[in-house]
Amino acid sequence: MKFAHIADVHLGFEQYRLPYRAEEFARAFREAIKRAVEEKVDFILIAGDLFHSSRPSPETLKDAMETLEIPKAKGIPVFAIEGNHDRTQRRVSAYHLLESLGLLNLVGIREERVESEYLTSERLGNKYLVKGVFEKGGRSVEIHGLKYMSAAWLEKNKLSDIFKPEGDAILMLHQGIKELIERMMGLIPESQRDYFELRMEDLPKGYLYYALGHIHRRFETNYDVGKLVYSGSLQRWDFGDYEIRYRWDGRTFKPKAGIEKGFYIVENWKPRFVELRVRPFIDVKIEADEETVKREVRRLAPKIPSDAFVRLDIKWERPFDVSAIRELLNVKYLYVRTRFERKLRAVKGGDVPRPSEYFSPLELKAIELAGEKKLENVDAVVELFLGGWNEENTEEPKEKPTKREKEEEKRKGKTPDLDAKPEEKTEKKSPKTKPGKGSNLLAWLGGGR
Ligand SMILES: [Mn+2]
Repeated sequence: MKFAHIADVHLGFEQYRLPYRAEEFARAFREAIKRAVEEKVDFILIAGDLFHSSRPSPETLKDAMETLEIPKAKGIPVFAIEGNHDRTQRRVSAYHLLESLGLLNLVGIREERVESEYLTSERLGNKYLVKGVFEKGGRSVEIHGLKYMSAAWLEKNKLSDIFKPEGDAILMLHQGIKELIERMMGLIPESQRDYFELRMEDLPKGYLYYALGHIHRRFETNYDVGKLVYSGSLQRWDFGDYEIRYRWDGRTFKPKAGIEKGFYIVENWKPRFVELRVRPFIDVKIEADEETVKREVRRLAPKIPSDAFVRLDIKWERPFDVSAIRELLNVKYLYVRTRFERKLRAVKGGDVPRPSEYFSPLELKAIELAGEKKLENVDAVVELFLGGWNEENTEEPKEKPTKREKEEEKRKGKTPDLDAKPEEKTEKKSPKTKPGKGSNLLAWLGGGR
């Protein structure tokens, strides 16, 4: 038995509002599917977030359909679940459309019984648990799964009550698991409860393979008798998901390799990572004065491929003009982030200097308004006052959600997925705490939900 495990494809994602990035996401999917078919897999798993949105455009749907025709033509079935980005509360999602066209098989909890070449159903309360079944040479494997569910839903519904493997079985989920996120990035404070929905102990035992999506960084571990794998996103998600990070240590740039992007081929239950060549994201961080930054960026430039997306993060105590530095890097996309901030340094003997020695009256007023501890805010306020706002340098290349998307997100957050019991409608009004600066947790989690 041989299969492919793909997740977090995000078709239709115009990253940094660049339409060609959506084309690159589509190309990565086509490449992954082609490689899987060339490897003669028996079936393909898509563990959620095939689409970037629950309402993909006709163009995006066309991309998905054309690529999924490739395995269909070879008689290779595709099994899928919906992710947090593309699930819907409606009866019919883009996945149901693809299923009607014979392009995939949707596993999970459904309203109606489904019996087809690759799907079978069992009763689950007033709904049905629809499972994938694949048979070959007298052996059979069951593919169980569930679309992305909220932490509140998963607290009320235990996965081990729903999923009971018999024989060789795979479980597909699109969730964050606390202990694994911690292994990837360190301890998660309780205030960041929103970034996972499950703990290891919540995972049903007895599966031979756990095909997971949601975390955009690839990760493998063992769980009970099986392998647990996050395949990661096919394309780089943001600059936290870098190919190489160059960090200035005061003397030189120290390179650090990031995580490869791709998917898994699993043969006889052994996962093997298949790397895809995707657009390089290079993250450069330097804390130095203007002269040093210019000199070192010029020195680094030949190491950076021209097709790269680069984030240049400049930090210094006094502001300087970075426009000349921009010209030193000839790359496809450059985002210069500047953080010019003064620090209140403790002097010898432990005395903290009085702010009046260091700041102008205007700045002192701003400090009073913004609070002493938020000096970067003070700088921003002062800059605004002085009309020195430089849009080019302060623009975050983050996708700003449109009003409709915001409403969609709100709706997603508040409405439970299945069993729309009235009491669940009032669930969770807990304040969201964003991870601190420098955290790339969001990168793995797909930019929140
Ligand atoms: Mn995702």
